[in-house]
Amino acid sequence: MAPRKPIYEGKAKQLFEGPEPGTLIQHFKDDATAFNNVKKGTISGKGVLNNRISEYLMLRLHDMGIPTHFIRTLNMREQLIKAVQIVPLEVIVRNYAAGSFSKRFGVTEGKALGHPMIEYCYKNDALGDPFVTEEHIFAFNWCTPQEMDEIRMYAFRINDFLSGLFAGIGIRLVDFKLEFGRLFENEREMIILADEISPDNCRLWDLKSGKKLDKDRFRQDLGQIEDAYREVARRLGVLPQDGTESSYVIEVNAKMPEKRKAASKSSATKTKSTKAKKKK
Ligand code: ADP
Ligand code: AIR
Ligand code: ASP
Repeated sequence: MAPRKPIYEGKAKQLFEGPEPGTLIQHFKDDATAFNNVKKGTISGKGVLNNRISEYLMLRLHDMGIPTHFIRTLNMREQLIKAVQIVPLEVIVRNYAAGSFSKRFGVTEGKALGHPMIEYCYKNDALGDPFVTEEHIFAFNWCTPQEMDEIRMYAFRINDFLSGLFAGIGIRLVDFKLEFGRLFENEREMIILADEISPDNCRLWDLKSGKKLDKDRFRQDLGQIEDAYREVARRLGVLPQDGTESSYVIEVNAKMPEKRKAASKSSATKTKSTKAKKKK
């Protein structure tokens, strides 16, 4: 088999050229970084779990009408996605104070915010992903006001849906980060959800005990990091039965309901021309 063409290597994932035009393979690594690459490590098995968790959440979001880049799972660590032109923004939704928000405003972690709040950071590691407002976003042409409206609308809908989904499994969705991209299809351009949704980019606290079940365990050296990711996958009902690749693929295919199989097939065939993000 010919070697795959690498497109981009990030901190937690790698992108390879996909088998069909306009597609990419997203490979989930065990590498973990925090504070914009200042802290580095590995979380054993994280890539497998995030692949699984993100697949599940993207499919659920697709079912409720959010367009996403997910096409299908390929194996334990890889999924086929639609290549998009990433909007260079980290879209952060917060329900409770935590992390950089608590630090900036001196608010105790866990304090409920009056209503869900959106913040934007410019996706640029060299600059430390600075916070930006819509003024900056439009001035630098990172996206248009119309795209911004769509991104905000999707972000709030995703928050409503995921808050309920996680509450149903005893988890508080404290905050999370999303990325969106432009898909060029049928001479139209549309905004779709890209990247991943996993404990790497969500804060997830056990509802009863308040235990952190996300990357903050790595950021803050809290230990039991792998256990936390596994617990999220277990509660979502997507924990791989054993660690072998073949059992994983069989299980994923067997578990995917017919409706979703059809949906991922049709979204795969719909993709025509796309522009992939180039390495920075
Ligand atoms: P980082 O680039 O911040 O180190 P990752 O290690 O997660 O992040 O790398 C994944 C990269 O792939 C990110 O830069 C993300 O913006 C990009 N990406 C995610 N989904 C898509 C997609 N559908 N098309 C093109 N690029 C994508
Ligand atoms: N996040 C932001 N940049 C990268 C990531 N993963 C996520 C965090 C957290 C939310 O965005 O995982 O869920 C807010 O992060 P912070 O550090 O701004 O409080
Ligand atoms: N994702 C960023 C990093 O890798 C920020 C973070 O998660 O703390 O450093």
